[in-house]
Amino acid sequence: MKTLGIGLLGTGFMGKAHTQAYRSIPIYMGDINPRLIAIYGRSPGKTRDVAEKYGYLKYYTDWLELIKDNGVEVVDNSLPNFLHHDPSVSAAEEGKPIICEKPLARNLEEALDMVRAVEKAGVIHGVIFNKRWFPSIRLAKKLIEDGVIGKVSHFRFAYHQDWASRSRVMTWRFKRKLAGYGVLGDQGSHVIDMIRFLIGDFSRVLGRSRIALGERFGEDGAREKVDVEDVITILVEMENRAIGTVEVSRFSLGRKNYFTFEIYGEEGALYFDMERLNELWVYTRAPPEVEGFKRILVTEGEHPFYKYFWPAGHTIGWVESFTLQLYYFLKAVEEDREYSPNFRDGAKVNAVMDAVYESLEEGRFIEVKEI
Ligand code: SOE
Repeated sequence: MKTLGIGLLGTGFMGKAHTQAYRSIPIYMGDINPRLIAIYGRSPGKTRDVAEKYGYLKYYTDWLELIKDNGVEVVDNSLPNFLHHDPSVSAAEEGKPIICEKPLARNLEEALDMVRAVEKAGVIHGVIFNKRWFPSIRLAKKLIEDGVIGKVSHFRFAYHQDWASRSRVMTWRFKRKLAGYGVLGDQGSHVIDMIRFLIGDFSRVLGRSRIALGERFGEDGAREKVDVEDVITILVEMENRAIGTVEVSRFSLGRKNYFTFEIYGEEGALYFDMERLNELWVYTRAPPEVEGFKRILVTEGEHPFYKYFWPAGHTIGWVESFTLQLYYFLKAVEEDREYSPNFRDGAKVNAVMDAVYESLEEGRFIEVKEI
């Protein structure tokens, strides 16, 4: 089995999900063995503990030292948004393949700089958009590409969570300087990538946003100002003339990780809800007495990727999307071929988000920059 040395930047929520994925790759896929070489975190105590618990051989509190470690063959950047650019560029300069969490950058300019760095260095690069990797989403893509629902005419995408209404704590996610965007970057980037993946490129966008809670409490108990949105709605026009709406919020009480879409074509329709991620609802024309949406349980060996997992009906969960995407990234590294979604895809999402921000200021539709 081919082994590849992993250097993981980040000990948080995403560091945990990625580690779980790396550890399960040899069990599910069986032809690649990621070796957990080193992990980086800011705090020595926490990072040492996490390294021991997760099984990393070493830990660092300086990310550049991890990147330069000879045993690290692949760099995984699971740090907060304000630490996507510098470590990813350094990894490229060291000639190491780099996979970075979403959103790729805090704005388009920063994203393009990252694209230039990886392309100049000629390293394999990827951006984490894990939701692309659910078997149900791959089936949706196949059905659209095979023309099963005909030409897409319109759609509705929504991604609602409620954690920001349950806590008043200040974190980097509420600061534009650190996060780049509010909920648009955190959850909206997933939606924008998914629309690009399933339907195509964006032409124009018009957004409206709200900061639901203007002040939050910092670590020392002091009030701090929130300067990025908690809720955003966007009207979308696509290059292929489809139109749609997008709603994204972290302030929707009762909604935990509610990522959902409806896509309507000339011959049929699709419906997905991530809280039931093994299912895809499909409508195709039928005799009137049996017309209706059909629930497809996407767990057959014939369904995309399902062969790696369990017998039919023994469903998978959210973390398996990370297993799949990191596996395909490592395969791309092993075989020295391009990976998708890559930094260019990440930058295209930044282009859409920057256009949305411009439309918030200008109060009109803004064309998305081609890159
Ligand atoms: C928090 O809103 C969050 O963890 C996002 O940052 C992730 O990208 C998303 O997958 C789940 O929600």
